[in-house]
Amino acid sequence: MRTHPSNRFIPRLEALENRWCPACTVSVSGSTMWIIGDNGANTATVTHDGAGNVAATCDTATGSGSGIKRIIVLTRGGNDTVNFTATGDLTARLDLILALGSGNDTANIDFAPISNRLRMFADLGSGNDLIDVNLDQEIRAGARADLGVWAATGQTSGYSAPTKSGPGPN
Ligand SMILES: [Ca+2]
Repeated sequence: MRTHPSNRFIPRLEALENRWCPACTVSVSGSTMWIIGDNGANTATVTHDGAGNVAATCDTATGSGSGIKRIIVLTRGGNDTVNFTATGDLTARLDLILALGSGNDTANIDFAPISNRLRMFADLGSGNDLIDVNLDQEIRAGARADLGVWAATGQTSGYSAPTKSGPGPN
């Protein structure tokens, strides 16, 4: 019986850093969409139809889902840009959670009318960041929007959230 000692499996440690290829990813798990960037400059674009149908791109990654109630955007380091647009009346509950990490980040958040419960939390991280939240359409009777924005070191500017509420003329 021959033996081939040179063919024995010899476990070796391989540094993860050498194999990890950074990239932005978009994934959906149940009613949650995750958009996770890397330490480079990422551009994430999220379109929500108001009813929970969501499509997203982040750099070259794409993903979509329906029945989405929570969107979590983690862009890590780098000068990142996040664009969120609700194209229709927000009739589905939504938690929108942004963590923009270090770097000089920009978030543009645009809502159509809101008819359900919106909660948005944005941790801008360090760096000179800009967040612009547009709530200039109607927040309908019975609906509610809660916004929380905070940051680490650096300057934060342009936080604008003009609102009007109450039943509309119709
Ligand atoms: Ca990034």
